[in-house]
Amino acid sequence: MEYLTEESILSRLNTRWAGRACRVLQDTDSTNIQCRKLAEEGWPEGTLVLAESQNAGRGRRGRTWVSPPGTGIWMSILLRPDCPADRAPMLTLLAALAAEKGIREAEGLEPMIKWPNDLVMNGRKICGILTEMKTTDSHAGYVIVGIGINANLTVFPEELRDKATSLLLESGREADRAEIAAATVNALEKYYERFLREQDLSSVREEYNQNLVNRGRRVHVLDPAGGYEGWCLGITSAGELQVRKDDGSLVSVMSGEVSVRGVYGYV
Ligand code: BTX
Repeated sequence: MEYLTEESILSRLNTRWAGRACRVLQDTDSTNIQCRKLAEEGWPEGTLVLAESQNAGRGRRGRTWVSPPGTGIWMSILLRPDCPADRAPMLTLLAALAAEKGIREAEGLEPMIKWPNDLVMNGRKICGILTEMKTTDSHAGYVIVGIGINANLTVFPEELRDKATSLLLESGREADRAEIAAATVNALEKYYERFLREQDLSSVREEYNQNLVNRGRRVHVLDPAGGYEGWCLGITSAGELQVRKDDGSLVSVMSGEVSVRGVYGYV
């Protein structure tokens, strides 16, 4: 196993600002927590925090993210987007696309995106994204984008065995964590700059949809106001999932409000 070092990341970056301030920690609570501390201290946009392991790695809505040592890419990047707060959730989709591209470029593998914030291979999760934001009035103050990629995990807790997988388990060979981390950050800088110019996802929509596992499939939308099924058409420029309901009507599903599942399982 190769340890991650700041040098191993920096030497692979082709960015102007993303990842240029980089910290690699050994064991930490959560890279999102550590990155947030640096944000509060005034560290610049693009500050990147990675850890060999997290003892309080987290997912959305207080869920736990399993982050054992030496096997994953557990990282968070600080963004200070000049945009209204209600656009910041789109950054989750950008990060998913960047991680997909990073894995494809570094390893030649082709994970797919499960809207809005996961990557999957063969129906199992290999990557999750957690975006946390501090707002000032209705403006996005700063945003911490946390990306967890199961690179070389070989065992998962019992309850995740049929839901989670890793690049190593899928490809049979060890993944190069520094290469994937840097390729993801390289991609994120490009996508993010386009996002800032357009203030939405119009320039990446097509690429996102091409990599969207849900597209063209039946989905079950778990809406607190009442679940329903339909055909998934892809995302809009605002990052909503378009679903054609069986009565013919078209709905745009916002992330955060609802979960989407395949009709026969997770995807
Ligand atoms: P999520 O809420 O969509 O997914 C969390 C769920 O995924 C868990 O409840 C569990 O069922 C499952 N799960 C937990 N660990 C793993 C794993 N290693 N692989 C696959 N499935 C798992 C997803 O939230 C957002 C995850 C972001 C993780 C990154 S790591 C760097 C940064 N720091 C931090 O604390 N979180 C982010």
